[in-house]
Amino acid sequence: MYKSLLFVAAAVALASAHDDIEVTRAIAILKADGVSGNVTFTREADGQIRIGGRIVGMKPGMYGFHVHEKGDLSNGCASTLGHFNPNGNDHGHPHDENRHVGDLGNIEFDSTQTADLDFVDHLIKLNGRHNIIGRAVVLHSMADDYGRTDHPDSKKTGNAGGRVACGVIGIMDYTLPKSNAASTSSASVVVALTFYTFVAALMC
Ligand SMILES: [Cu+2]
Ligand SMILES: [Zn+2]
Repeated sequence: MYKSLLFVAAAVALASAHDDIEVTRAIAILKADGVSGNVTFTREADGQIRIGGRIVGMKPGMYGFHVHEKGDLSNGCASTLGHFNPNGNDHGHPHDENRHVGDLGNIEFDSTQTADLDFVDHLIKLNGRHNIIGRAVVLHSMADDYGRTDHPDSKKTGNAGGRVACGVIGIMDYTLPKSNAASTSSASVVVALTFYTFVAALMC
């Protein structure tokens, strides 16, 4: 009896430990010599992430745009390391099955040196294994070749050249766990069970 009560108490405590916040929107600020902008990542109803915002300062053309592994800017964009790749894949196009999670392809700057971003990605996430929070978004000096050329770097980086600007992806909006009330009552159950166990032990 004593042992089974303890087991129940432990199981209840364990179940309530799974509660976590859900990030619904993130933002990165890019600032470099002559290049600046904001990038937002918003969770859509279907779970995909919509990338929005505006970056200015690049000559008209396509430029590689990725989520890199770390949010460490201690050595500029270099210390963000490589493309965020938790599944050990090759570099690819955003629509490829075999791609890095961080492979967001290219963004296009127009004749006013402006890139207005508005597209969705199905692989990056704001929670869980593919979570990009705390990592960095990096804008490159050349177009990403999507891993489709013979260049030795094609399957690693898309041969997108140097790193022009980068920013750490931070939390903007989030929701508290739905089970907030439930975990409070779980805690009371644990206290009640512990008390009952104590009383039961005294009576034996
Ligand atoms: Cu990159
Ligand atoms: Zn990549």
